[in-house]
Amino acid sequence: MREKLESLKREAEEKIRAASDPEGLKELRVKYLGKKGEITSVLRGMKDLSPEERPVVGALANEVRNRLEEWIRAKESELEEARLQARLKRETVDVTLPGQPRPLGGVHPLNAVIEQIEDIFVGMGFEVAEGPEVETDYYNFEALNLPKDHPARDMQDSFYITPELLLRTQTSPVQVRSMQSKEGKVPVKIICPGKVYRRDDDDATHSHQFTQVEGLVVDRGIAMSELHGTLLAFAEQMFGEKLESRLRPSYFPFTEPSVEMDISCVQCGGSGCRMCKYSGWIEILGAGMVHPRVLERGGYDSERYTGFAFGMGPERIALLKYGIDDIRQFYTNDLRFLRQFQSV
Ligand code: 2U9
Repeated sequence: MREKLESLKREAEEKIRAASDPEGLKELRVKYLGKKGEITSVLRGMKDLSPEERPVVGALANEVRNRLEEWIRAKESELEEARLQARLKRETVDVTLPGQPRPLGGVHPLNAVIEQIEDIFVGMGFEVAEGPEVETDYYNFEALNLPKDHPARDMQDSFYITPELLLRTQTSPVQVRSMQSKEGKVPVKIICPGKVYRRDDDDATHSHQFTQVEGLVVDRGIAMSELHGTLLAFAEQMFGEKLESRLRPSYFPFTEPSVEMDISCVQCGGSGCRMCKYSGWIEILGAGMVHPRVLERGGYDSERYTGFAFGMGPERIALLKYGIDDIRQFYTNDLRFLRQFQSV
């Protein structure tokens, strides 16, 4: 039995030394030290030994078992360490390698213009108001002095969702909602930027979806001079200090009187060129004194309060400012076009 134990010890030592992975080592542990392992089966034969031999063989068996246990543990930590080192080597990140540059986006020219318009008006004490793009017939038309049979409704062929719901054709309904929520308090001094929709065939100067910035001021004693002064201050900040301006009479159902504002041509300064169709003037926005009926719909007594309103198309402002000749450039996402505005 002693020899058997000695040979088991030698054999196990060899195999433990040769083990190359923790799984193989586990198998060896079961094979030699497990409940049904080789040492246990040797110990089971102890009952046939003489009483003198029994303690000696018992001590040897214990020693062999302890030894094997020791070697297996040592080998275990050796293999674990090797596995860890291999993993560390595999997962090493070289922080000195150059990074992969990511292309940098820019603000879309149309958004840049809208933000600039907002900044200018916020600088004059206006607040920015927003509202739903799906509107009721009431807020989009009725409250703005465009009753169902009004011929001006033909001017704006609309996208109807139901007979009472449509995609807003202008951002004016936001102003009606703002007036109503102020419950008659003054001043109202807001601008409303946003997307609007009209049934139109797309071409270089028309789009079925475009943007607007409209504005509204309501207070006591607001006159046409406030309108002109405010809009001239806007034009000078947008297009430069050295410009002439003029107001021409116009018509909008929601304002009376109504005007359109021209500035001296941004391209030729007024001497006449292709951009201004040789007139020297460029139209930049529409405006007017808020119609008394619209003030009343907004909850304001038109005998005590007056107001002015205006509307402009950021696409048009951007076309003029950057000399772009086709409005579709804003919506087709041609990177060759957009990259020219990365610093704007
Ligand atoms: C309320 C009362 C009055 C908004 C106004 C215009 C004149 C105007 C067009 C310019 C080019 C729209 O983008 S465009 O197609 N708009 O000329 N808009 S006055 O008047 C209002 C708005 C709200 C309660």
